Amino acid sequence: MFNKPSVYFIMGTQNASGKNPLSILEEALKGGISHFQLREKGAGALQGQDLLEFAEKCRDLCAVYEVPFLINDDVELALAVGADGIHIGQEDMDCGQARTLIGKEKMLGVSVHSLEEAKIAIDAGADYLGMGPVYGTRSKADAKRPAGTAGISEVTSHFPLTPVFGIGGITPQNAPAAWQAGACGVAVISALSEADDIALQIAHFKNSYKGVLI
Ligand code: TZP
Ligand code: MG
Repeated sequence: MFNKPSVYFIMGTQNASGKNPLSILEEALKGGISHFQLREKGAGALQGQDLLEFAEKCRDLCAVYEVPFLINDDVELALAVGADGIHIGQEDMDCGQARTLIGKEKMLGVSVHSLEEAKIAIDAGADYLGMGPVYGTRSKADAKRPAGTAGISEVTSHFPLTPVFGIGGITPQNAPAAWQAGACGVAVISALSEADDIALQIAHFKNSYKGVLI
């Protein structure tokens, strides 16, 4: 489920920049992403029935490629569409409560920014952690300041069994620092959603792991 090097793709319709988001998702699935998270946010975000139907299409596409399908924040939607998991941030629902609502089988991912937050998330049953923003990002309006990879090193050395994904401004060029810090994967929006050749970009991400001394 969390093989290194994982390339975890995150997208909402707001990240499609005029293209068909489902075509972007399918290219990414064909290219070998490890996970997909639907993160529908901001002005013009799909809501209600439209969001439900879009989520169902994403779910069905991920199922064809046997890639886990997660939903950002929205436990109700995740349960309604039978998603494989949810991802929550520190400003969202308490992670213990999220675990209780989704049950033991679904995957729970939690965004953390410190060792303390990581410990709380792991104790509450997180299956993996997202840590960032590692670098500057244009994809999250309320992103914190770039934190580099020190936090990833700290968390992975204290909790070597918990998969940690670096997130925020990650590209194939700067990904080696995340691998070096012990990340099991990179979680990416724009470097994939805006790539001309998404499969090639995924290959570049995977190649960026080669030669990194862990
Ligand atoms: N959380 C921290 S940074 C970020 C999220 C959702 C956005 C990542 O997007 P990008 O385009 O890969 O920087
Ligand atoms: Mg959130």
